[in-house]
Amino acid sequence: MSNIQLYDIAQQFAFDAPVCDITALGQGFINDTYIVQTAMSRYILQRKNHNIFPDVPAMMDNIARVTAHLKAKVRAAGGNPEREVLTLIPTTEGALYYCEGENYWAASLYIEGSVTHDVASTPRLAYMGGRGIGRFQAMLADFTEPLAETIKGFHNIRWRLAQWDRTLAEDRAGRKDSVAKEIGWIESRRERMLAFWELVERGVLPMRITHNDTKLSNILFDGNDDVLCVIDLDTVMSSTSLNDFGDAIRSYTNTGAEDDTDLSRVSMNIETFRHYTAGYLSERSATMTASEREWLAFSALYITYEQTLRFLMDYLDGDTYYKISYPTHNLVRTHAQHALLTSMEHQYPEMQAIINDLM
Ligand code: GN1
Ligand code: MG
Repeated sequence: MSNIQLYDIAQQFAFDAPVCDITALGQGFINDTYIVQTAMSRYILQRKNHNIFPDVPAMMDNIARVTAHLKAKVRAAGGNPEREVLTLIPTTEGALYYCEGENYWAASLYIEGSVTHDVASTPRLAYMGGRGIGRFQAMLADFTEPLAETIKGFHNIRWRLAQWDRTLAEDRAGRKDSVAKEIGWIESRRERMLAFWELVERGVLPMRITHNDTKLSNILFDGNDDVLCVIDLDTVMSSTSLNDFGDAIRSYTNTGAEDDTDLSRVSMNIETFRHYTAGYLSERSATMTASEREWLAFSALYITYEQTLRFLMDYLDGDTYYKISYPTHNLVRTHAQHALLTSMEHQYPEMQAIINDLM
């Protein structure tokens, strides 16, 4: 994307002053993100990945409704809604997104003085991250309007396994025979994971509004490592709140990288688990049901299994979903997620003991 094109796009948004500068930001797997500088302020400009989000207008509508609800809560609590909640910037025509050819763009306020962290390197960061997601969920506990399902079956393992079965049958990249062992990792846990999802289907685990991508870098902190704001609301939908817990544990507690080639580095750090869980429960325990408590630890295994499946499925499909840097990148990610899953399975009794202690 040339700079001239980017300027043209930025000019469609109702910023406070003319655009002076645009720079690329971060390395999400899905969207392309830029910082737009005007004479007065900074903004975030994002190209939403239309391949992954088939209905960007519905997604933006979800985000607008959720942020309006959160802002009202923050205002009522005497906080600052412009720093504690994402603020969407409409286009000059008043729309939530700008559509140019195949591409959809959206903008939001840049929160000055905010920092992100990729790794939960201190107990405090893990605790505060847990508290941030717990608070996010607690503030949305009384949001009752239905939200659009912007990615079908996102954390629904029945749906994922149906996609998986199709992928195996098609074997589009001709890679199936080379990953028999890895396929076995998925198949051997299929029934156990489906049994968990059945609890959601039967209503034993309630549906709530959830973030669905709760990695640490989706939280903005201030300079004292206090949580300012939860960002990346693209996947805000209805699901079980346990998915948000599980996905955070998957990303916070990993002692290695998501694409580590050295599996001896990959494991679940049980102390990070303890701190995140303590922070999360400090905000959430009052609104949790008995079944949610019972299945909290398992949700980490569930989401890590799902992520293993998603990486391997993308490898089998010929790498059409996640951005890759080299041909076997998705396979390397599969191995690293599986190592993390195995580590969680070994430490599962300890995870449950920690939760029981904290309750
Ligand atoms: C994707 O692009 P990013 O980092 O926000 C993915 C998550 C995965 C994650 C794995 C919409 O998130 O579900 O857990 O990569 N988001 C989508 O790193 O598929
Ligand atoms: Mg995301």
